[in-house]
Amino acid sequence: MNIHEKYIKRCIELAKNGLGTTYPNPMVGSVIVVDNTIIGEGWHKKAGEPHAEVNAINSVKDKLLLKQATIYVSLEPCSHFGKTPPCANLIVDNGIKNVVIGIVDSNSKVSGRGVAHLKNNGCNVEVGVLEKECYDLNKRFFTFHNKKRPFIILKWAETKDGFIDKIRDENSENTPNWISNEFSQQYVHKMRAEEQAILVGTNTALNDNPSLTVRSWSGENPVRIVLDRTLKIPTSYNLLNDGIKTIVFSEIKDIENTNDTVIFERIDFKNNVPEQICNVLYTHEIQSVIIEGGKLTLQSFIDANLWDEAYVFTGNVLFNKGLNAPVIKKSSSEIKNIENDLLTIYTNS
Ligand code: AOF
Ligand code: ZN
Repeated sequence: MNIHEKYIKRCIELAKNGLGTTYPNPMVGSVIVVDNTIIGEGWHKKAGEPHAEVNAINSVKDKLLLKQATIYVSLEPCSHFGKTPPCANLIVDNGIKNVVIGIVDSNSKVSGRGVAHLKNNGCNVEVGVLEKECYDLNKRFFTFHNKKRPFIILKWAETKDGFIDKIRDENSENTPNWISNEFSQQYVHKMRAEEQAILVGTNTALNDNPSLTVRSWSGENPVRIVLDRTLKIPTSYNLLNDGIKTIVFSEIKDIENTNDTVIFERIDFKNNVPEQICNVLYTHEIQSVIIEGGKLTLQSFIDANLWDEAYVFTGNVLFNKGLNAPVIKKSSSEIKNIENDLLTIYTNS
């Protein structure tokens, strides 16, 4: 690891102090170095509050040292007047001559203009140090700005023999058939607390009457999203009745809605449903979503190649027959044990 990488790594560590509080902004860290010694550090804490570079510069006791300093930032310094003034100007105004940047900002308000401002004002600028690590740190933010859609995580549980559910008929009980163990379920609640939204199809909503909340983990509940083409889900069901925000996708026009925690969005269910959903979620500024089932909904996102990661829990049970689990294109994967369940995490490449 060279010197630049060492300090950008420190920026990434600092940035992570903002985990969970910076939305819709990214997590960003910054360090200021003179003669291989750190003289200032900062990170972005919360949208509307100062950016990482501002906090780093403010933390330097002897401001005269800034003229010989190198500033490291995990993300390109901004060039726009947003909720706060531009960091690129602040760097120039403080006489900092050397700037090392992890990755260019994808936000169309910045995207290279910060680097251009620094260079036009005589700074030496190096871009792309630990670029992949800096991307991964804010993968939701980058996916949202680059692809104009949320970061999409598929999640399901399947039996050892590859089934996602039992076959249900009219006589089936309307209860979930548990496949994964209680530790996996807790893990899912943690995932829900870390993402902004969670989506299920009509059958899952009708069969399981789920809450999709984070009961076994602390943190905020995600926005729930449900597909309900012809509005079959009873208004007494949890998703429509518990006072937590839900977005309902249907094809019904002019819905009379008196519930202010439920938002109706109309799409055409005949084709490109995942694409239309992504477009609507982008307008709601939702940067990440977990798709929790059922099979048809998961498969539609897989077929449209609209997914970034898939979390597949394999429970230690056999159904012998049932509904086959979705089929995913083999991609890079990581495996974890959760007691006697197996969690395989696929990354779409
Ligand atoms: C930086 N340093 O620490 C962060 C940056 O509304 P504002 O003024 O807070 O600007 C938000 C945008 O600024 C955000 O979308 C992203 O492009 C950039 N975030 N930039 O120079 C930081 N958090
Ligand atoms: Zn900034």
